[in-house]
This record gives sequence, structure tokens and C-alpha cells, in this order.
Amino acid sequence: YSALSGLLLLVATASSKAQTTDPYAGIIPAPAKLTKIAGNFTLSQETRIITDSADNKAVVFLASYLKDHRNLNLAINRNPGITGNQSLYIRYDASLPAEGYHLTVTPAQISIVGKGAGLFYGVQTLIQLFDNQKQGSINVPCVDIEDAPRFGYRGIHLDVSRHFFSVEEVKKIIDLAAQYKLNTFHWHLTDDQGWRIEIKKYPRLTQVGSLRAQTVIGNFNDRTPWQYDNTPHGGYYTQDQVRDVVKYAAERYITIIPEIEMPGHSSAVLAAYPEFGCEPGKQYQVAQIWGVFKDIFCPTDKTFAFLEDVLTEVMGLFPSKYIHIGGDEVPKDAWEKSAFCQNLIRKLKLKNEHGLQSYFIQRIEKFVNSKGRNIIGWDEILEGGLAPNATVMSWRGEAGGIAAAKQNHNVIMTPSSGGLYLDHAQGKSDLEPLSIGGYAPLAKTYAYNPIPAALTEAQQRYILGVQANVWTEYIATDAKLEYQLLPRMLALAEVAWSPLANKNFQDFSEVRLPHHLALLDREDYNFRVPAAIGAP
Ligand code: TNX
Repeated sequence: YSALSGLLLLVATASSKAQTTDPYAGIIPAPAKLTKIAGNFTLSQETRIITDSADNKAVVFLASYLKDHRNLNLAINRNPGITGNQSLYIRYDASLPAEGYHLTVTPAQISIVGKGAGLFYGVQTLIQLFDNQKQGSINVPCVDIEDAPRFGYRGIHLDVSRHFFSVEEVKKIIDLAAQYKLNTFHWHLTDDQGWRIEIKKYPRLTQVGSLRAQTVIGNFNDRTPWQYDNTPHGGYYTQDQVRDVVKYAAERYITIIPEIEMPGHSSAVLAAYPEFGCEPGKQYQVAQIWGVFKDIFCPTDKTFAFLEDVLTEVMGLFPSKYIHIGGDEVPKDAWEKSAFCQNLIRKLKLKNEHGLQSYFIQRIEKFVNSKGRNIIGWDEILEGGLAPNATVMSWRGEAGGIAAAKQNHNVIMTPSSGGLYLDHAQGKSDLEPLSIGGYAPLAKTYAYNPIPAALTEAQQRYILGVQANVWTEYIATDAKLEYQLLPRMLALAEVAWSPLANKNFQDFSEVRLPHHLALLDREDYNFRVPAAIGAP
């Protein structure tokens, strides 16, 4: 796939065409309302940034962008009384919608009006209007843009368990998310194949649980035996690193939602602390192959005490309103065989193991709620009855999301069938790198609409937004991670942000995308060149 970089020439050509014919051609996600105005503003070393906003993030981001990318060191003036031409105003206005902004560029000035995240997104749009030069003054085409997101939840997920990714790479993904106006990073920190976050009270989680002896690579065409890489794999984030990433994301208006998987996908925990499983004396192992495993937490008081300790440390690190508790793919075999579980089912008058799963999630929810937070779970948490305040992430199609919305529960749409599983292949050519299976070409991701027709208007309001997931069974390197993300993450951004009526795949893929691929190349991202502009 890195060989595709040969196609960059093509991208660069396409992009310079787009630049010369239409200086507005670059905005992704498409804004709600854009009106072109004649002329240009010249942003130069002479331009002053004038702001009345107490919230500094937009100003800091813009100033450091101009310094790093254009070698412009602009003076920042915090006296809003000052007026004058050749200034760039960043102004607070409480009347604009959440995350919305109003950007006006005239030959005399630039103004960005909004509040909080809105100002930040106004800056992101402005940067996308910049010309392609590497330094010096910038020609900004005059324009009036009124913009606000379609959804309040715009998420990208990353599985760091199946393969570990460095803090540096995680920040690079957060940069991308911010650039394209996503506001949530769902950090899948634990799974069967590795526990990736330091927990002070339980050091074996990382000492033992973050390491596996080797990794299965795959069986390629189903005819050859499974192959292993013969290389130990490990890695975890220290609490200091987590705090640093959380702060880095917050500076970009991105909330990080940590995920701690339970009661399934917990082989790595049980390898470290077998006493939280249902089978005394069993030697659990950090999984070395992919799939769904029968090693799950046993719902004992000891296990709940452990999970509460872990969640307490996690909540101390992540200020997010939501904590993701997993809940997906829980084979019930161990519970069926366990005398303790069968007694508990009788004692609590539950119907069956589904009831026990629901009891498990509800007990955790009570704890999380007691700390002022809410849980999110994968759609399996519907089985046996939803926890009263849970938000559902609908991944096995939209059925779970629809059912949850009908029960007045909040929903995030992320169906694997909707082109939102970025571990699926983007093309059908033999040149595509090995992936888990599934087919999610750019056009499919782009076409996804998170609002199912099956819901009434009132029920539709429970759809908070949309997310794409990057599971990393077959993604072991930064280059491949970026290849799987890009450019589909840009399509996700438009799905999550732009009004439905403004979506247009041809304009997105043929006019605006080439410009962005050239930018992403300059920013050192790897990506797939989509078929629409010349890939095989
Ligand atoms: C299903 S999506 C899973 C993950 C896998 C993924 C592969 C979900 C909640 N569970 O454990 O990595 O499929 O596409």
C-alpha cells in the first residue's frame, strides 16, 4: 500500500487544479451554509489577532498553526475595544448554537464568532481556506460561512489492545479528528489480547496482561494453516501518559471516552488475576489469536470490588461524562457451568444468563452513576434488559439502536454494516492489504445516514450521533492504521457534521478530497488513494 505514494503526483495535480479553479474547494466536512464573496484577505505578519474570548483554545491553536506551518508569528491582542483593518477577530457570542460558528472573510478583516468549540471549528474551517504555500502571507478567499454540526456526538474509535499504538500516533489521530471536527475519541483500552492502561492498585494488569507471546497473522486464503509472527507483543500507557493525551485532546475539544471491557473480552485480566474468573485453578492466557473467548468475569463481590477499583482510577484520569463498559460478545458457558452463578440466578430470581449479564451491567452502572458518570455499552447490553441510564452503541446493524431509542435510551450509531468499520477493506483488488473481512468502500461510509427511517421524530432525538471503529487485529503499524482511516475518516466527518442536504459524494470525492489528500501527505499521513481519483 505504501507503493500507492506513487499516485501522489496525481493527487497533487488534481489538487492544484482544484485550487486554481476554486479556492473554496477544500472544506471537509461541508459547512451548513457558505456564501462566496469577491476578493481576498491577505493574512500576513502584519495581521493582528484580536479576541475577547476567555476561552483561549481556538486562539492558541491558530497562532501555533501559523507559526509552525507558515512561519508567521502574529501578535495577539486581548483588548476587544481595538478595531481596525487587517485584523482577525475571534469573538464570543453566546447566541450561536453549540459548536457552531460564523466565519466572515472580507478584504478588510476576518471574523470568527461563536462560543467554545464553535470558535475552534471556525479556526479549522479558516485553515482549510488557506492557500497551499509553505510559508509567508496567506491568500484567503472572501466568504461568509454559517455552520453547526448535525450531530453532537462525532466519534472515532481505536482498538489499542489487538495492537498497541504509541502516544505519538494516538495524538496524530486526535489531530486528524480535530481537523475534521470530530469531538470524541473512543479509546478501546482493554481486550482479550492485551490490557493497555496502568492501574496502580493492580500492577499485574500491565505486568502480565499487557503482554502476549506472539500474534497470529492470519490464514490468508482459508487454505493455508494459521501463521504466527513469533514475536512477543506488548505495550501500555502509564497514567502520566494518559493524563497527557487527555489534556492534548481537550485542547482540541475532543473528549476521550475510555473503554474497559466487561464481562467478556477479559482474557488478559484473567491471565493476570485468575481469581476474577469462574473457573478456580484455571491457567488463563492473554489471547494470541483473534475471536471471541469464553474467559469472562465471574459476577462475585470480589470481582465487582476489583472493577470498581479499576473504574475509580479510570474516572480519575478521564473527565468524560461517559465511561464505556464494553458488554459485547459474552459467551455464557462459564456462567452455565458455575454453581455460584446458577445460585445467584436463583437467588436474584433472574430468568437465565442473559438476566445475569443485565444484573452485571446494572450493578456497574449504579457504581458509575454514583460517581456522576454514565455508561455506554455495545448493543448486547440490551439482552436481559437495559440498565436504566445506559447509552447504547449499535454495532450489529441498527436494530439495537432502534430498540434502545424506542425504550427512550440514548444511542450512538456505529453499525458494522454501515461502512463504519474501518478495519474492513476499502477495495476489492488483490493489492488491498490483508484485513479482517467485510467491505466498506469510501462511497459506502459516505452514504451512511445515522437516522433510521423506522423511528418517529421524537425517537430520532435519542440518536446522539455516529462513530467509526478501527479494530486492529490486522493493523499492526502506524502506516496501516492511517491507511485504513484515510480517507474514510473524512467521509465519517461529513456524515457526522454536514446537513444531509449538503452531502454530495461526487463533489466530496472528486473536487474536495484531492485537495485534502495533498494536505494529508504534507502532514505525513499515509492514506489510500480512492478509485474515484485513479487508484486501481
Ligand atoms: C466485533 S464490534 C467486535 C470486536 C472485533 C470486531 C472486528 C465489537 C463490539 N466487537 O471485538 O474486533 O468485531 O471487526
